[in-house]
Amino acid sequence: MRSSSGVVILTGAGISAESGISTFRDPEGIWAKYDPAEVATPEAFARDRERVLEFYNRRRRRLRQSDVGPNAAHHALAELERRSSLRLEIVTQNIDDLHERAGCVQVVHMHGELLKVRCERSGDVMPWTDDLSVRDRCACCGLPRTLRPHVVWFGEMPLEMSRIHRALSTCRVFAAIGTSGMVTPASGFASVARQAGARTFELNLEETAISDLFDERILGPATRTVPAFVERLFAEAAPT
Ligand code: BV8
Repeated sequence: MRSSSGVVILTGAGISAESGISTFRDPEGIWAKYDPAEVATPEAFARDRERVLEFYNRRRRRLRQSDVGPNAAHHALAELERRSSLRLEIVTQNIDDLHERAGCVQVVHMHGELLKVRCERSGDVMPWTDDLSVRDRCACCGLPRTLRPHVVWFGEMPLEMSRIHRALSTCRVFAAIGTSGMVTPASGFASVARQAGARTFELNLEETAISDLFDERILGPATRTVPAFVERLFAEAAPT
């Protein structure tokens, strides 16, 4: 039986909301302005490459604006990673780089990363901070129309699922921060952790579709609830 000493933190768009990054399902969210079937599926990309590229170019430009940066919640998780002796896995559904900009070193981007592109021909992944157009050529094949956002679309398999399941099946604390729990497989992670005997916490502004899966719900903005939750984890882990 593997030791269950780990902490798994799952983050969603809500942790980046106070940094000025739009969430998806809030009334003013991304899916209120765009139909995911038109901009976030492989079929949409095959149908209208430029429209999908523009959808991600707009979000990449927003992420790189000077008023967007990590907030107190991102910094608290970076502190948890730095200071704790706990085996910590931060899994994010977000494609922004705010966890990394707060100082997190090990982040599992299960839905990919906005600041990376992938060659559909070679599979090579490379950093990309500017707009991506159909005329751009990949460094590997030197061809146009081979590059796509390194992002997991609906109907595609999320990344690093075996690593995530290993962490969930041996953790003793699981916390979901700022996610509506509307998207699988992430919405099922709390159940997997609970079956492994973990205590489960939901940190959100409000109750969600998956709130019943959690032992404790901590309501409030992430910039207030996450620092307090991290302090609680430190206090609990401190030698008595
Ligand atoms: C898969 C990346 C299988 C791109 C995203 C029917 C038809 C087709 C598909 C399905 C279907 N039924 C189920 C599916 C599967 C589908 C799915 O779940 N669809 C749902 C919508 C019904 N899932 C998939 O397709 C996944 N893949 O299942 O593969 C497979 C198996 C074998 C082989 C191949 C494939 C892939 C899902 C990934 C899709 N990509 N994003 C991009 O970003 O553009 S998903 C999208 O939703 C987002 O990216 C985000 O990652 C995800 C979840 O959103 P949240 O992060 O939760 O954000 P949301 O706005 O919803 O909520 C924000 C929350 O924060 C709220 O609760 C709010 O209260 C809170 N909040 C706000 N402010 C604050 C706050 N909390 C605290 N403080 C604050 N200040």
